[in-house]
Amino acid sequence: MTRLSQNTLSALPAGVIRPQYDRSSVKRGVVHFGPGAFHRAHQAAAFDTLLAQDPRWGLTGVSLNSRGVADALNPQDGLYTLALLDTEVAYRVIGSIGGILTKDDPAAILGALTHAATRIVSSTVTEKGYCLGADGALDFANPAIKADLDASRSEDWTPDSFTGWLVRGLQARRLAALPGVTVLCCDNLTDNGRKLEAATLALAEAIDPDTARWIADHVAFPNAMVDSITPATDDALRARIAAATGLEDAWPIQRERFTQWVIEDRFAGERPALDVAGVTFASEVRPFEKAKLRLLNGAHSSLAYIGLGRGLETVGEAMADRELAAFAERLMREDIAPSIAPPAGLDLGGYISDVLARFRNPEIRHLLSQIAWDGSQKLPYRLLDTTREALAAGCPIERLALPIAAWLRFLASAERDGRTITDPLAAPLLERAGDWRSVLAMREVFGDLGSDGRFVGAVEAGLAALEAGRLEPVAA
Ligand code: CS2
Repeated sequence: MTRLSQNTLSALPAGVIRPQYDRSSVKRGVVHFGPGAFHRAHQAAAFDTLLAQDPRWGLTGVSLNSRGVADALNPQDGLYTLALLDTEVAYRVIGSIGGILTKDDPAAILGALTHAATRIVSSTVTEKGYCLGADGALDFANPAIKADLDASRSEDWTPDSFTGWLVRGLQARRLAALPGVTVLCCDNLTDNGRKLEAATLALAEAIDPDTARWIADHVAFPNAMVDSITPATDDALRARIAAATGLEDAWPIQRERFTQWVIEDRFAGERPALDVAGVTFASEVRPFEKAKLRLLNGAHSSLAYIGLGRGLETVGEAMADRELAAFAERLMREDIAPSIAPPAGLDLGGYISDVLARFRNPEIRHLLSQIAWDGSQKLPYRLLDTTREALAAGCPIERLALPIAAWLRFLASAERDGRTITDPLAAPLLERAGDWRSVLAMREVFGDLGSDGRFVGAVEAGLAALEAGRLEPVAA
């Protein structure tokens, strides 16, 4: 079968949406770290829409951890197909990515960061990619950060971490007297822009204080909230795309039709007119972030760990389990929603109903095991902050502790069966998994919550409930 590429674009059937602009005149204004499924489903599609009006906002992808995306996309001239899953499925070929760089070519990464056309450096490197500690600050004990500190003693250094690359690129821009950039974090972290700003400044301060000062003056780090459910690519999707487009695509992407991207209006220099792609610019993003992270992602992780414990495989199956779906809904409405001051104009009750309907999208097969990745990195933002605030407000936390208990059971069962888990803390977690109290004592995950007797008691009650096959812990 012929492969998707610039030369074969014209062979696409009429119904497949394709770039509405001349790709050869696109300038690359954005360098994006982490061009995985979430980025390609969402932000790259928004830039693809913008390019039809303004050719200055093409993307260069940088994949630091693997060659997979580069091997898939570069032979396709950066093109890939996006399936929009709804009652009607639509197919759209995205042309905004010009090419993917990997760490095999550090000079090219530096070249992209220091290109005069580059105005935005964006990222979806997942929670763990920022090397932050439990307090949200840069973790100087992280091996990648230590490696960057060592390497930076030589003038022509090659970073390891994403934050290292930011410092390296910004240092080179300063020395070349180039303008600053906007650094746009698109990961599911509360206050993501500010956290990345503090981490970048801390690393720059340790490496080159002049660059730290320059960053403070010339670089903006807006907060941003990104939302679109993006199940991982599988063979079924590849086959579906081949049938719909008549072309082979090595790495197509699928997502729900719904998308939301809210960006804090805080740019260094010109702001791309992403409003044409439905992006909202707001003076304050935190309330949106909080609503999304705590309600959608908090419920997602709850469905994942509890659902996997009940032998379920997908979010759809978890929502078809009436007891579990009812639990998730009560958790959202009664335990999480009270912790959120909704952004002006957002009706939280309606938002929750919409999220639950999205979880039920019959076109989507979203694996619980995918959501279960990286629990140690996700749960603090998704459930533990809410729990901490509920405790401080004197509210009940029994339901909030249940998914945490389910995560502990998930760890214990992986350890018992000799399975590994995807988590940067997999080794210490599995080592402690046989004794749940010692997992709660891991400050890098739980902070001070792990030693709060009310929390420990609620988790214990949750474990007992799950053991008995119940989802509502009985009050002691
Ligand atoms: C999910 C998210 O994998 C996960 O942990 O909760 O990727 C979720 O689908 C997105 O944040 C939705 O915007």
